[in-house]
Amino acid sequence: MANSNGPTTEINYVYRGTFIHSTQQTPLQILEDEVLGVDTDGKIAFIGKAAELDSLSQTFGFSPSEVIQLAQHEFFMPGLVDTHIHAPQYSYAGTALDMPLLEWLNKYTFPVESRFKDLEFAQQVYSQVVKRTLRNGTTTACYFATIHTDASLLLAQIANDFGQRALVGKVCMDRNNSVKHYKETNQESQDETCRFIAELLNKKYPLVRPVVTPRFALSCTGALMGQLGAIAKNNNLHIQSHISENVEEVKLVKELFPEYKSYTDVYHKHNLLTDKTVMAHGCYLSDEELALFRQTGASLSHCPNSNISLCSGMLNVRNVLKHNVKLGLGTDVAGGYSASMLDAVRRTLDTSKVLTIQDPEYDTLTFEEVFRLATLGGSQALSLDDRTGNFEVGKDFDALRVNVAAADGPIDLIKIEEPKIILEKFLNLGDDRNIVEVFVAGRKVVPF
Ligand code: XAN
Repeated sequence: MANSNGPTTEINYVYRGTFIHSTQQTPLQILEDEVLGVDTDGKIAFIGKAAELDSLSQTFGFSPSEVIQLAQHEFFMPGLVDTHIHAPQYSYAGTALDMPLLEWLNKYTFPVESRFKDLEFAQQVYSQVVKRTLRNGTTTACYFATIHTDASLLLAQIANDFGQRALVGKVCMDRNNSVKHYKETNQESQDETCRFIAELLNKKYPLVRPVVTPRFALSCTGALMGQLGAIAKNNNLHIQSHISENVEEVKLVKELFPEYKSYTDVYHKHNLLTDKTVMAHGCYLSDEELALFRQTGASLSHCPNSNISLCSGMLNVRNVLKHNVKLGLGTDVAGGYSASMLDAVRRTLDTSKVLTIQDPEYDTLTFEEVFRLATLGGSQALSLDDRTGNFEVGKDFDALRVNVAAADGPIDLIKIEEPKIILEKFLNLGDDRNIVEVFVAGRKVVPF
């Protein structure tokens, strides 16, 4: 569409209908009969009342006849943000959930991850996980890959090719690995991390960035953690790791790092807690540790499926929010068996209800709050909320077009429902059959 009004952005397309998103002030803002315009850079150019269509069309230079109308049971919501997912583990998702974390890592995870030296295998699994997550509405994913630099670069390329916004981490681990062919020395870990970062930045993928990835304190020497903290700082990069997931892990970290005040302090003293850090789990963090998260601007990724599947623990989300720590949701495939963020939403609600069963005083999370965690919260946890997370003008259009009444879908509607009920039904009952289109930075990436 041409713009008759001079130098403002050119509008690529305009949708009319219901838009549901979260803001800092409210977990659920429902905008009914509104119009949203996306410019040729993929950014939201305007959002306003359909009653003002004529004036919007004049201001932004598009023809009202080209506006695309959503159907009765359709709405747009922001894309889902998976703040923690292990791409290689997708190869055994849905299996191997019969033992606790540390045994699970040694028996299943490390042997499988060691296979990603093979680029053909990596190509197959990484294409599957990127397609599956996109199909299920994950517009932004924060991935752990493996220790292999070339396969990690391949994951970044595949995310870029399919148009998914992604943070991709080459995993670093220089100690405590029982698997023969899945180890790196301190020097290799540093050198390969630098090579990974340099090569990935050099590709200039618009939506994919490297993330510095020490696996967790049990897999890394203090020396390596300090070096990775410095690498992240010098390149202004994101950092991801795991923290306080399982009781045995917390105990071993205490034994391995006796001179530190807490697990969080171990990361903090190695310069790994910044406002671009996301730590998965955090089930056993003390209030003092949460205060340190708040102070440094580091965030948490809540991974309830994994926490339950590996019998790790239950995160007290209410307490995290009370401490004003940034929080998003993660699938944590394959500790979590589902790659769908809708599952993460449901497991978050379930966990919150179990906490209420245990303590009736516990303030159960609402579906509106969990919707915010899965979208805006995730973008804040990844420090990407200047680009994505809701429908603010100027942000990229990362969005799901949802049809709750999709033919052959899983939801039966008895009557016309209001948008809030429709969203609730989608979050609790919906699946990829209800996700008609997925947009990332204005580009339609699903259907493929
Ligand atoms: N800690 C971990 N936790 C988890 O859920 N999955 C992993 O792969 C992992 N590595 C360290």
